[in-house]
Amino acid sequence: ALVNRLLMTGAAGGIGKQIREGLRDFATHLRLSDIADLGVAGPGEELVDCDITDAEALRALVKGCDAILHFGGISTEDRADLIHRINIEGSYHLYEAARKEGARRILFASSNHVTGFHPRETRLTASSPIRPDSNYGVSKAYGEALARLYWDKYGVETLIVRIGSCFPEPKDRRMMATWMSAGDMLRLIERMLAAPRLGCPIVYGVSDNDESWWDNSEAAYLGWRPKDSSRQFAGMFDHLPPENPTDPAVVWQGGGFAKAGHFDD
Ligand code: NAI
Ligand code: 15L
Repeated sequence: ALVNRLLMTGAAGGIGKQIREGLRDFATHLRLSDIADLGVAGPGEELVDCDITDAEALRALVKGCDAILHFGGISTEDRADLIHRINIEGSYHLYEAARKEGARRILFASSNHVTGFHPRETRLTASSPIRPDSNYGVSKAYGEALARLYWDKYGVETLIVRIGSCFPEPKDRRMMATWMSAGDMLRLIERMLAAPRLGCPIVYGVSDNDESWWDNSEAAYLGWRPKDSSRQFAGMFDHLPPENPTDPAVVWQGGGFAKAGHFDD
């Protein structure tokens, strides 16, 4: 195993379901946490019901963990007050818990929606300016800034992953460019846990798709290379009418998130 005790928050979610089994190879003890039902504990698994808005509970959750995969929170656009309380404050409590309990390495599940207001023709790197496309994207930008602060000030390392679309298969044409397989996610986590020095890199979490908007060369030192590709789904959306090139959901990388209006009215 690469680490003794590995914690995943948001483990009952869509990504958690896809990678749970694969994570067992990386850790002696796997602590899986969520507010939603996690099912039955498998070998080496420990299931903990924990709300990330509860700072004390989170500190107890983090205790004894060597590394944390922070996936818990709201995963789509929503009302600003909810996004603030759960994603922003929740991530703050998580980083504080990690600092106080001595967990030195974190994966922060960020999102391509941190840069969703760049047009699709723009090729982005880790150094491109942020252009969040939603309340949700802003909360992920906060999480990235927090990760950087905790590295610069406290030496807590984070792999910031701006995940594209990590689902069993693409759900629309846009996801042909943004799709990330669970296998590529697991290989990235393996690199994160194995790296002698991680630092605080930003990586776009995307498979080796033919259409591609993102360049991960700044994090080449990690040695992560995606092996899967949405190519295997070629033709999947051919039956649909052609995309309208002036539709905001087609112009901007963030797709529907960039197009959606306010959620507070
Ligand atoms: P999901 O919505 O399926 O899972 C998120 C999990 O967080 C849920 O099981 C939910 O119960 C839990 N959660 C929500 N509020 C919580 C709270 N207050 N305390 C504890 N747990 C709470 O999302 P998915 O797709 O699994 O994504 C996981 C993470 O990755 C999220 O942070 C999401 O923003 C991020 N991400 C996912 C992408 C994807 O393609 N699936 C793309 C970009 C980012
Ligand atoms: C995200 O950040 C969301 O969590 C996920 O549900 C997808 O919509 C994904 O981005 C995407 O951009 O496709």
